[in-house]
Formats: sequence, C-alpha cells, structure tokens
Amino acid sequence: MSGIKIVLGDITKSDCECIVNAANKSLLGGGGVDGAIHRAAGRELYNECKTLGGCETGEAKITKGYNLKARYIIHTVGPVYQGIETDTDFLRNCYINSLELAKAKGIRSISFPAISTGAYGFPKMKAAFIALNNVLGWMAENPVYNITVEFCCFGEEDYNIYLKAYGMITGDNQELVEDFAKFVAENDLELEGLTVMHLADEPFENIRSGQKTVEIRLYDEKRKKINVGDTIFFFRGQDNTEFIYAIVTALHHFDSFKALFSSHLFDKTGSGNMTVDEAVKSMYKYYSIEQEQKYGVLGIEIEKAE
Ligand code: AR6
Repeated sequence: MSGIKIVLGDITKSDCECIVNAANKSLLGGGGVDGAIHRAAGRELYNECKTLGGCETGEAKITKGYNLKARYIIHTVGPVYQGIETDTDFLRNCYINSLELAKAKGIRSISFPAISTGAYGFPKMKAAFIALNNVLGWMAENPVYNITVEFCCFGEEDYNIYLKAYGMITGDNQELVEDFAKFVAENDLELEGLTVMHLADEPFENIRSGQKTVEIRLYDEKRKKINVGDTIFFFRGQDNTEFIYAIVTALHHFDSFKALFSSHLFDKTGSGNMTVDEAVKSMYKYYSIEQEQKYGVLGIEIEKAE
C-alpha cells in the first residue's frame, strides 16, 4: 500500500531511500534546503551534479546520495513564484516528474521538502495544497506501484500548514476542514479545485437543509475554472465562521436565467413556491441583464459533504 507521511524535521536526516532537493537550474548548489543537502552529502555530490548539464523548471534529475542516509537524491527546480497560472503547472510538474523518476528507479520511499516556498516565494498553503493534491492523484493513478511519500516540513508553521491541507483534501478530519476553510476565506486564497462562495441567509439555509442543490452564478472567467469534483466552501454572509462543504457533481451552462429556471434544474434551485418569472427576477437583485447577456449563466450542481 502506498501512503503519505507528514513529518517535522531536517530532510538531510530522512530515513527515506530518496530525498528530493529544491534546487536551481544550475544544479550546483545554493542556499536553503539545497545548501543543506550539498553540505551533508559532500563534494562528490557537487562533482556528479556538474555532469548533469543543469535542469529546467519543473524537470527532475537523479544522483546518488553520497554521505546521506538516503541512497538517491532527486533534484528538481521549482518555479520562482510570479502569481500567474504557470506557477501551479510548474510546481505540479516538480512533484509528478520526481515521482515518475522514483518509479523508474524502483524507489519505495521518498521525502519532499516544500518546494519553491522559501527563496522562490510560493505561498505556503497554496503550495502544500498543490503538492498533496498531485501526489495523492499520482498515487491513485499508479495503484500497483507502492511508495511511501514523506512531506518533510522544516518548522512548525510548515508542519501545521501541511496537516491542515491534508485534513481538508481527504476530508477525514472535520476540525481541520473547518480550520482550512476559514484560512482559505480569510486569506482570499485561490486554490486549484477549490472555490469559496458567500451566500445570504436564505440560500445558505436551503443548501444546508438539502432543498437547494443547484447554485447559480454568472459564467464569467472565475466560474469557467470550476470543474466537476471541485470543492466549494459556502460561507454564510461575509463573516467567515459558518460554512458548508460541498462537492461539484455537475455543471449546466445556459444563455439566460430564464433558460436555467425553465429547465429540469428548477426544483433544485431552492426557489420554493416562486414561479419561473419570479425566480428570474430574484437573480436581478445580484446581477444585471448586461452581465447575464455577456457571460451566460452557470448552474452548479452540488452534493453536500457530511
Ligand atoms: N530540510 C527540510 N526542509 C528545509 C531544509 C531542510 N534542511 N532547509 C530549508 N527547508 P528553499 P526554494 C525548507 O529556499 O524556495 C536555493 O538557494 C524551507 O523552510 O530551500 O525552492 C536553491 O539553490 C522551505 O520550506 O527552496 C534555489 O536557488 C523549503 O525548504 C532556491 O533556493 C524550500 O525553501 C530554491 O528556492
């Protein structure tokens, strides 16, 4: 069985068969975890790295572990955070390419540092979410390859962030999910696969009671990023204390509110005794006709997580 471990410590002391280095493109050493690994592994590591011809962002290369307990070191280069979409792609590639390389070598245990979250400035929670999500996804896609993946956190702050992100992703710890939801809302974090929405009392209650399983929004740039399987945290009002945790089960795109309310979804929108026209009118409290015409509308079908 594959598994995940979140540990607090120094990666150079890890018992894993392989550790991952958050390197730079030269692969010739630097500060942070890279410096610590080169110091602990010794000069021979530097000599081997010189033969590798550097490494592109998101790619991974392997060397021996020399003076480390670990037999191998996988060197990967994280993105320098710029606040653009490719940051996420490159960081994902670091984890996936490292795992692919480990698999090709038959490695059964691997320890990752929090790549890009030091000198390269990637927001820590966002990076933890990307790391965990992609490693868990990769494991699910490689069910016959057993590997233990350790996330080595250098300090309490990183450790708590990983625990929160893990609790949220797996949904196995209600307290962690709550902490995480608040954290995401308070920090206005944009995370892959996760959306935060604020609702008025009535729709919030209707979702909670199960009368409403379709939330309606404009089909604008932000909502175009929503996918089936994503998580939505619905918060009551603007304070970030009460929330509902739901999974997107289907997405329905329409040209207008009228088209949406005239469809089979009507009964799922929590519109109670309203007629179609009244339900349409109620949407113009939030959105203008111009917005409706520009973007169209999206019916987001959800299932509440218990
Ligand atoms: N064990 C585990 N994690 C560590 C250790 C350690 N011994 N030391 C630091 N960390 P960083 P980056 C954590 O800056 O952001 C280098 O100079 C650290 O707390 O090492 O990918 C390279 O040569 C942080 O959470 O890597 C590159 O030029 C995480 O490791 C550049 O920095 C990553 O921080 C790469 O920047």
